Amino acid sequence: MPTFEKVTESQVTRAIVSSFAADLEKFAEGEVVIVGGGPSGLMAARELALKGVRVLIIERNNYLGGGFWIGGYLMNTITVRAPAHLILDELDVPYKEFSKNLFVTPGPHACSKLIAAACDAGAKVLNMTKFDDVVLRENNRVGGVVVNWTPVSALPREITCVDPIALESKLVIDATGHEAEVVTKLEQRGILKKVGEGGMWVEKSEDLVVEHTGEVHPGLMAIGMAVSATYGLPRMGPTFGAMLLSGKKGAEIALDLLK
Ligand code: 48F
Repeated sequence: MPTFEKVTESQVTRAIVSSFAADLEKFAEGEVVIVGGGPSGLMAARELALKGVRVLIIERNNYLGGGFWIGGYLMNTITVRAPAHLILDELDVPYKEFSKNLFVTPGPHACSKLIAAACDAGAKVLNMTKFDDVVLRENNRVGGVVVNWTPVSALPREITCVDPIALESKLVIDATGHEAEVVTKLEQRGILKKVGEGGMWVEKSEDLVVEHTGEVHPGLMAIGMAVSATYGLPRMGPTFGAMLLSGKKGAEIALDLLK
């Protein structure tokens, strides 16, 4: 085995700090911020980055993938209904047809391929970063996000009275899943109305989510389960095709809005 070349601790520290700071500085004024690194957010990030858009994913956990690692009820198998299996082809994710038009794939394989596809396309990620609030401009147009470290947000205010920072962006995409956290912030200020997710109805839910994917307010879009929560659409449970297709459609709409 070859031996390692000499590198000091200080060099390692400088490498981490300068690379992180360079990325963060670039995104102080970005094009698109996607809040949430689940399947819909990752898919949208990949599509936008492939088109040359500067896109940043904000993710509160130290990993990406959201609910896409596990198929449901702590079982690894992910299900996808036709025609979303064509996206699995695009991402080079292996799958089997379980029954007509219903496909299965192992969560870890599908999720890691999707993460790699977003990163390969050029999407950047801030992990352990929690969306806290929106930047609001004239007529309440959303002009970016206010974020803080997840551990800071998790501690009581009396221990960490640490102000967050803002990242300006032309467009913010709420991909936070069932909570629709960005939409909720606007609702709390009485700027828009969030209906809340409906009960489960797989037959209806997936088409409806894709159909309603889009701009919910100037400067803000919703994709994935955040769409269901915003409009009161039925949930679909552990099937993920609509998350991938909503992410893809969301990216197309975002490109139009950026023009
Ligand atoms: O929940 P999640 O996977 O959302 P999605 O892309 O997909 C939903 C499916 O996983 C499944 C389903 C349909 O198949 O019902 O639930 O709509 O991913 C949401 C991501 O957003 C992050 C969260 O940690 C997760 O990775 N997130 C949520 N709130 C915040 C956040 C926040 N305030 N700041 C940063 N990240």
